[in-house]
Amino acid sequence: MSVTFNGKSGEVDGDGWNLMDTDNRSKYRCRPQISVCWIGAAVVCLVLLLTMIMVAQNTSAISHWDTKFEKLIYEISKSRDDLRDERDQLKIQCSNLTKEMESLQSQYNTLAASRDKLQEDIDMLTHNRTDKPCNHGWIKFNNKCYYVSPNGVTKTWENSRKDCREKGADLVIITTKEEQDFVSGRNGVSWIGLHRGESEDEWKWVDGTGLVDHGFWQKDEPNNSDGEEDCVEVSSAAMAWNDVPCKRKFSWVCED
Ligand code: 2F8
Ligand code: CA
Repeated sequence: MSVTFNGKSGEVDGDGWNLMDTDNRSKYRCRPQISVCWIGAAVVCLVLLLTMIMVAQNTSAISHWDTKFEKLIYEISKSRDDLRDERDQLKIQCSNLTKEMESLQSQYNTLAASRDKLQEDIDMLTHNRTDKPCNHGWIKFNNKCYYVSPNGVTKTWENSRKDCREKGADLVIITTKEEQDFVSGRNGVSWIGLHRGESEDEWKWVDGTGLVDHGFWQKDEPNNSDGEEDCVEVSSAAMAWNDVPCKRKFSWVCED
């Protein structure tokens, strides 16, 4: 195509580059420092893009951890609530069991009282005791006669028993809680008619019968603490029995 540029005419080939003189051509040619600018701008853009991607990824990771953390807190709170419920249930069960135990204890006490009464009746029938009279100086309790040694006089178990036998009686045999309370409250520390049998854990009354039930021992007794505690005392302080060496000297209670 034929064109005129800067007062010059010529043929244009393609983009018209041939119309420019050498100066103009060098003026519009892409210079090296401009390319560096473009590359720099591209790198900055790339860095910016990468930074944005990383920030986006971090934000997504944080939100992911937030969700996990919230889930964990929810599960821990749920476990805590479950444990609280379980604890409350156990408290209720414990309270119910305590009530049941108290009721059983009360039933046991009633039954024990009936048993003691029956034992009294049996004793009365066995010994044909109808309003038994007691000798002078003896104490009557539940239709039985008891002798309590004088204040300040003490004897070994054997000598105490000898004194009772000389009075036509023997050391007291305790068969009921009532009788236990009656004898215990008497005279400081007193011998009763119970002694060790053939073996370490066998206890016999002076009439040869064995100890039935558990007896009325003090806590942690009998313990045979010095290895020869073969006789039994009852004290008004403890209101319960203890095994002690028979050679010790105490008050005593006889039963007719
Ligand atoms: O005197 C013997 C006596 O000594 C203590 O009681 C004061 C023992 N008690 C304990 O060991 C708790 C008795 O068992 C013992 O018979
Ligand atoms: Ca003892």
